[in-house]
Amino acid sequence: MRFTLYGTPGWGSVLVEAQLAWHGLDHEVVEVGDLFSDPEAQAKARAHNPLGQIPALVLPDGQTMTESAAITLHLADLTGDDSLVPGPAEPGRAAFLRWLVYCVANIYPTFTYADLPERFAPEDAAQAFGDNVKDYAKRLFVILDQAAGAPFFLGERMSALDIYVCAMTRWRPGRAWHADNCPRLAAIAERMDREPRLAPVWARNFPDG
Ligand SMILES: N[C@@H](CCC(=O)N[C@@H](CS)C(=O)NCC(=O)O)C(=O)O
Repeated sequence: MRFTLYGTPGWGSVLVEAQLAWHGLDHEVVEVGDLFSDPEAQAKARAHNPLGQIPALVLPDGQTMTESAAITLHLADLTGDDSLVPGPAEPGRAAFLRWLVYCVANIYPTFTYADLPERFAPEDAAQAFGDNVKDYAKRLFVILDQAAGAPFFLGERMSALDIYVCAMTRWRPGRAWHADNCPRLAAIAERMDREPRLAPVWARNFPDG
């Protein structure tokens, strides 16, 4: 009954690692490496995901899952534990699904497009394209901030959205920008940093604090 997570410290695999830890699921993390610069890392990721992206999670039955939101929902189903995913009868369910998909369908791709913009735009336009995507990401975070409650995204109830906020606010444009522009997200992130069940995961993935 062991899960194998393919990932790189601090990258998107942290979203799944945090949930495996939260649910107390037995798992191993296999480090893939730097997908932007290391062809071996890219080959390792492609062995589990044709897109060459992490996270990739091999389930105890041998199936591979990618897509962090799908994994989030599946782990809640498997464990029967609704602590990270409000159940169908809970009032927060609709908002949870809406903003979970918003994070992976809108915000996450801005990292894909701006991490290596030369993959998506001609060489002479890549820098400008990347900069535009980074500006767009800021707009997306502000919209997410306006939807956020306190002390957690859904209000009194913690959920996997708080894990997304905690991890994604560490990525570009980073925590200092969020403190100035997305105060609700910044507060959620700081609170989640201190969540004892997740502290070892944050420490392993973000050793610089
Ligand atoms: N929709 C995917 C996005 C995964 C993703 O973009 N992962 C990044 C790392 S944080 C990646 O593997 N990037 C390498 C690439 O796109 O080549 C999810 O939610 O899991």
